[in-house]
Amino acid sequence: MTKNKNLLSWGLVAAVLLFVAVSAFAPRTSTRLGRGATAIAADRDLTPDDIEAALKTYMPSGRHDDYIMFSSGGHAGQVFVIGLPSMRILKTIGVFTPEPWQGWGTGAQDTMDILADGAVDGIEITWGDTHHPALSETGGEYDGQWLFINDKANARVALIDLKDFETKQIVKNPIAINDHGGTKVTPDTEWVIEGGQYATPLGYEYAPISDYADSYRGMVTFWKFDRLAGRIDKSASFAMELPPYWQDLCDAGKKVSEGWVVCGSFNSEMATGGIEDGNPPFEAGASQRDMDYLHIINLDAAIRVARAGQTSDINGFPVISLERSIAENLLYLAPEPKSPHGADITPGGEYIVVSGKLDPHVTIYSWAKIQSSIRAGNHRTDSYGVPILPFDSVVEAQVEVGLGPLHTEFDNQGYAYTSLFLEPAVARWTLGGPYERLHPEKGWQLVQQIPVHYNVGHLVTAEGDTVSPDGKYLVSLNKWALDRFANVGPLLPQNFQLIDIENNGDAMKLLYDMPMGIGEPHYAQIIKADKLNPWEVYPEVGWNPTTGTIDEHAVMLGEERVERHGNTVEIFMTAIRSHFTPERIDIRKGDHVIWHITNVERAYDATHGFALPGYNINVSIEPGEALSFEFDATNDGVFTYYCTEFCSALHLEMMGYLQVRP
Ligand code: CUK
Ligand code: CUA
Repeated sequence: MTKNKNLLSWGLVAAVLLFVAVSAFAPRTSTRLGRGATAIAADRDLTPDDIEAALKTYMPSGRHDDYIMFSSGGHAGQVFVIGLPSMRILKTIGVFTPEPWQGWGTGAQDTMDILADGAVDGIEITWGDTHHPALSETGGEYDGQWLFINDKANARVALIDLKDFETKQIVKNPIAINDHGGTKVTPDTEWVIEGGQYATPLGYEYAPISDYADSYRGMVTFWKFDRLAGRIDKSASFAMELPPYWQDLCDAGKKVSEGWVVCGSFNSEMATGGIEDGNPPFEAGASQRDMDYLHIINLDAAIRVARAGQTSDINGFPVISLERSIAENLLYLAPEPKSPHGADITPGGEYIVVSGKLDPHVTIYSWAKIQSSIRAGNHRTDSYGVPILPFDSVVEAQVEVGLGPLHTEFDNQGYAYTSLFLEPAVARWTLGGPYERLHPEKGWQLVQQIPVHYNVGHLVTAEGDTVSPDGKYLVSLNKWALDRFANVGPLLPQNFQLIDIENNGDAMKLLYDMPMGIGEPHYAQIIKADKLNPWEVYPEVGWNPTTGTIDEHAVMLGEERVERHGNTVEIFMTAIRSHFTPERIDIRKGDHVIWHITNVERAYDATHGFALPGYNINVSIEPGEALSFEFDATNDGVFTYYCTEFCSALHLEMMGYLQVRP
């Protein structure tokens, strides 16, 4: 009863709001619309909060989102591009996994080559477990130019160009088989950080696990990004050997802490499992001690050591040894409580927030205190000789935020937001120190929790890990949607929940549930949409998206032809609405085929696809693009190639015959 009354009165409020809004434009129809809205709200059993949420997220047809979120795809191995606040998926970017719509890894030679660069010791890898996207930054702000992302499974880093939203490079970590603590970028994107995870012998060599303490090692890799070349420069990159604790998430220092990097860790117990042999299982063995270690790394000094050549060579890659790091004061440890996770640096770089998965607190380390503790010297060390800064000398505060804290981001009003896996909820709490002037509360304290559905891993706020977060929106990246959506079988979609964090002092409000049925995204980053400035079409006809120049095999109108050199047939083809030229190709079984296609169109929406059934070829040719693929004509027969994008009224006629004579 009460609910219905409430509902009706709020429905009226909504109707009035709509009336006011609409009457400004169309006074004749407003009354009818208003009544309709009330009826719809009553009919669909919508609460006032529902109506408010709908009004805040509804995107009228044709209107664009204010923010763009780049979400990891988890074991989909891809990146998903999502508009906020509408939560509409705008694009899948093929990264570590073939993606047929974009023609990523399904024939086009350049895409095959990029994927092949991600092979591990000669074994081709056709998937990835993308975890942490990192937008490129200038002066600590997202600049909208590049996106990096790691593959946790195989320790690889990919680079995506935000001019065309395509992957340009995959680098395999030369010393680690898996990673986790990346990617993060330094404030001017000079370095891309890839932290390790499970310790192994570096270079993925063999050593028995009984030699764990001596032969197994952690690592952090610093990839040099060459912005001018638009590529990671492997030859200028290096890694640091770390103790065989399992390094976890890293973050790059900014402002006052710029030039330094922090990485959390767990399993400082150096548990090696072996429940079969009567040892504690990993989850117990790696959780025995109360404290693990935050790694504090002087990146600027490490760069000098690496450039001076004071490195060892592992798989042809320069690595600063643990001994060298200790001798050169590159590495310090600080205790961090209870199975730590997350290491997130505040916008001004003054504090590091670390969560403890088994501790209801977040621990806040002061950068100034870390520096004075380092200066004070005279530290005890771990068993490898790495100095340990005393806990009390570096901790600024601890805030009890709730159960199972994981990851923290920030807003523009001096609040921090921490995901609580076990509650599950998102906690909003106040930053002290210089942030106190931004909010009405004093000191370091929990302000509010909002339940989420269900277990949250990462959360992300708009530009929330930059030097100037926007606030406004928070997305809670929840695992296992349970009852939130229709049952689609035992494998559950994840649930992205959009939360309004706009108003200082106001309660956080849940706005929208978005099912993610395409993998288990871990982290995402949200950028203001107007910072992105992608191309509408490639700059010139014949453009090779990988080299960023005119392709040497670009085909111009009138230059289409088929050339034969011995057993090699080379096809030069153009695509334009609504035909491929040539339309008929005769070859012989056993020929090696090299096929070049250029889309000679200049119109924004004139993409053509090209599929060659039976030979596993499927490419997408955007306006202006030139690409090539090769195959051996091992089967004779008649093969019908056709355009896979519905490009015109006569799209079905955009086809041709490949005749392979026996
Ligand atoms: S980790 Cu997934 S919830 Cu890979 Cu960033 Cu913490
Ligand atoms: Cu070109 Cu359909």
